[in-house]
Amino acid sequence: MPPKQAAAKSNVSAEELLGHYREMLLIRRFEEKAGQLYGMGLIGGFCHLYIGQEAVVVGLEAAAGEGDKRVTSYRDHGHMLACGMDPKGIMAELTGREGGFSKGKGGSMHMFSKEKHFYGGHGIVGAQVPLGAGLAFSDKYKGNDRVTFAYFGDGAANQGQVYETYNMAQLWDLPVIFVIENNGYAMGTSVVRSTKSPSLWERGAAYGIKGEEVDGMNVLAVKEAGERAVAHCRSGKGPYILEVKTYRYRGHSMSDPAKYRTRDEVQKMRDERDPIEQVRDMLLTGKHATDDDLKAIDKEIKAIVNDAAEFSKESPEPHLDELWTDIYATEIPQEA
Ligand SMILES: Cc1ncc(C[n+]2csc(CCOP(=O)(O)OP(=O)(O)O)c2C)c(N)n1
Ligand SMILES: [Mg+2]
Repeated sequence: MPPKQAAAKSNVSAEELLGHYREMLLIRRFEEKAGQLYGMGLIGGFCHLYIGQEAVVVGLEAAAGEGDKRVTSYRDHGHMLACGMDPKGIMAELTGREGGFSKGKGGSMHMFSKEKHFYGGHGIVGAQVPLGAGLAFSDKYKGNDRVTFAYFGDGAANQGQVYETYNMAQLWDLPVIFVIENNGYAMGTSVVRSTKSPSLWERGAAYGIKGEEVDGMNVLAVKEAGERAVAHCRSGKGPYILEVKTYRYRGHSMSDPAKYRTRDEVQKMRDERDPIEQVRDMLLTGKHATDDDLKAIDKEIKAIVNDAAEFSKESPEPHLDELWTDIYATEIPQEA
């Protein structure tokens, strides 16, 4: 939907819109900075940016409650920022430093926060899906009403383990929301080249799982669908599928020949559907904020990101002794 139409339909508060704006902008600016640091050789290994997909995770985090869990793939910086993990610790992990969330030993794809109930960060396509069902199983076993968000891509949606998980999750009524972030591509393969299914969420019907398709460029639509999914899971009705239609502006990872789509396709998406611009437009046309208010937020976000970048350069590299720590779990945590 063009931004103007979305603005006309919206009756949300200024506070809520400003919150979404701020959080999406933090992800965008953080990722841009990560891209720069990568270019400068300060980040090594794999690095997958989330630029363009910000509304997905910000909308769903707005629907989540205290103690809910999340697990995702390697395209994970946005998820970490949206659930409140410290940008400094994320950036320092990207640069492989001691102050990183995995003490500099995990990198972009392998960060965790028990405090924020963030369970990674996984490099094996689709592997986080059964892990998500396992997290939901633990909550059901404990008898609380927490839900788990298990995020995966359109490419991962063709993995066999996803369907084994659907079956068990529905069989055991597990409180897990399967979030398919359909950004149209799995590396260089467009979704129309990898499947003839017109929609990915409808595959859940084979297992009796309810779900829906969501406009992933519109943070309000994502939040609303997230609330339906959360209510379904929390009331004990079992899993739910959200196929969130989104788009990534950057390459799959930092090395991407970009030959599988045209520049025009990317530009058109940026011009017409950008999630941050949509909210910006709602804020301005609804007179919830002035240009100056938004400039002040931009400045504040830039400072947070610059501080994170500074920290990620100043934090020391891990000591060599750290090679031999955190390899095996030596005790089983009682509370997850
Ligand atoms: C089991 C496995 N197979 C292949 C790969 C290589 N690989 C990494 S990302 C990726 C594409 C996944 O695309 P999608 O699920 O759509 O997620 P997106 O990158 O678009 O977020 C592939 C094939 C891998 N990491 N793991
Ligand atoms: Mg994809």
